[in-house]
Amino acid sequence: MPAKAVCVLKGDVTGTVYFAQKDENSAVVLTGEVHGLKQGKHGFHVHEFGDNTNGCTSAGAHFNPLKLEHGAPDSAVRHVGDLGNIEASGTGATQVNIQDKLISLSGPHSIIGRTLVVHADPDDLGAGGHELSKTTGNAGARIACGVIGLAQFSSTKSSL
Ligand SMILES: [Cu+2]
Ligand SMILES: [Zn+2]
Repeated sequence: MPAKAVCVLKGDVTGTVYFAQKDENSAVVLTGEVHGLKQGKHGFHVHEFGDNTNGCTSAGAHFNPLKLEHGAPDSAVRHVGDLGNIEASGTGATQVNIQDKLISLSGPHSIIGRTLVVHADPDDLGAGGHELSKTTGNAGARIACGVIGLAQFSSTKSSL
């Protein structure tokens, strides 16, 4: 079953990210835009909880059902929620174009009802040597977030 989801990011920056998946064994395709980011890389993760009662803080840690250390999206050792960075040019909207094989819109790796977070700083992908590298990528403050929800299949930009 194909599935679609959407997340509206709110905070110091704003954006909309769409998720599409052909079936539960396919990669999830993320497309969208984030507005207002300062130039450079910004950590981009799915955090465990869809709880924004205390802002982005209550979303908890990175979604990590496999209980591994933080890492790069293309690494065997990573959190399921580790989507790496998005990079802002400093002018205009930042495009989101990511394909990821570990997150899913159904099953045990489902990100539905969890929170997408954009960070102030670059995610060092676990390799920065900082005390936070292996847990958060030392990506700094949570500058925007939103809960990922199911979308009507025909309602969002199709990338399938
Ligand atoms: Cu994060
Ligand atoms: Zn992580």
